Amino acid sequence: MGNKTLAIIKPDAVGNGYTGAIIDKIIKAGFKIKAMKMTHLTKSSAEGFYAVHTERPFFGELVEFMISTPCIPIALEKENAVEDYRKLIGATDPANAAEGTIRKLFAKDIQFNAVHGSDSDENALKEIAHFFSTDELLNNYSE
Ligand code: IDP
Ligand code: MG
Repeated sequence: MGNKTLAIIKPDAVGNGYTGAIIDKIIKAGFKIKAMKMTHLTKSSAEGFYAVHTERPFFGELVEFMISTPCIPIALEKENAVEDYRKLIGATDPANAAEGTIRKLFAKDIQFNAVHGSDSDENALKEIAHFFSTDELLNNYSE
């Protein structure tokens, strides 16, 4: 069981002013922030990140959405991170997301759904590396 996952606060949620509320829920759920940045994705970065979805009918509009305005990738750490974070965000379509989940609270529809979450430990590591170099990750901080 891995202990890392990649979250993204997507352009819709950043633009709607939900960044603070979403980060608060993530921290209160026990995740530690290892790295975070606000960035305006290039087309090639967004296409690379979502390469697994290239053949899906919504790929073009997904990429356009992700490059529309800035987003906030966040590397997270917690025991069982991938599964616990996906539980915290809820189903892809907010109409199917459980009460109290981030997507239920902050997402509009299946496309503009507020946040990303890695779907496996293997992809979590790849996705973290897509946005952050090793020396950008918080390690063993002590007072
Ligand atoms: P996930 O984000 O819950 O893992 P995926 O199936 O991996 O969902 O899809 C990636 C992203 O593509 C979704 O978060 C959403 O923004 C978008 N997306 C998924 N399905 C649709 C759709 O049917 N229409 C438009 N956009 C979609
Ligand atoms: Mg996915």
